[in-house]
Amino acid sequence: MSKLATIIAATCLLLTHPGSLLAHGNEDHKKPKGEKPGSQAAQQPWGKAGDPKKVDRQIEVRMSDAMRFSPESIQVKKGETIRFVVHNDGKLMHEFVIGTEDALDEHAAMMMKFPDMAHDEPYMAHVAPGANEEIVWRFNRPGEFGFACLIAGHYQAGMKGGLKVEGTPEPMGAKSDMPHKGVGMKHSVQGRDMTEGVIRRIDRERGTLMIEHGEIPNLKMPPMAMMFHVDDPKKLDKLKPGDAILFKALHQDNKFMATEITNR
Ligand SMILES: [Cu+2]
Repeated sequence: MSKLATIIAATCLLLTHPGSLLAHGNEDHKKPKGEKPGSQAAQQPWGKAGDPKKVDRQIEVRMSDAMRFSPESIQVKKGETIRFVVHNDGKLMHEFVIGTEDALDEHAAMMMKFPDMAHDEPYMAHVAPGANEEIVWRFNRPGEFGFACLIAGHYQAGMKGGLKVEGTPEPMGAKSDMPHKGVGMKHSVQGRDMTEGVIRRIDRERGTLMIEHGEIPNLKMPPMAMMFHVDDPKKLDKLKPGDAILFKALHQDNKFMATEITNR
């Protein structure tokens, strides 16, 4: 615990995570090919995951320990698919997360409350010091959005920028934005502190699961995709990516735990 306190004092968390794409993680985070159930392609108010083969334009983004992005604001046109090449010029971990101001605020608040959260979304790049990462995002909705580093303390220090998508909105009838909602993800089961989720990935060695989860009432957490530990890796034997599950989410010893996992 004192170790964690030290890390928090340094404002940037360098945590251990499974070797897969993880925001707020520090290890090897190359995107695994293939295994992508759930709503990786979900429409967000700020766009959706883009096809890397249909990129219109590349934008280089640089991040520094001065808690600033360069450029500080980005303009794109509705319909553009952008490859963001995100460079970390600092000595701390940084990340580039796209969203609405509300979504970024909400997520940043969660990161302050639970600095050990590990996320996985196609609109975020988590970049180790000296490294660079790429994301491909399609901006199919016009509007004023933003980007930010949500690592605890960084957002609060002003590590954010503006992102404007120029264009006219879709005609009425095409409005089906479902921010922060996974595929088929409804509210958690009332009264039992149980949460619905869909498994995206499993790391059987580490005993961790990447779960796209519904609202977690007992942790007051909105729906999102994040990593959970299990107390016994044997409990992962019967589970596989794509499984729809019901589980109890707990936050213990600075870790998120998934217990009482059943298929639904
Ligand atoms: Cu940062």
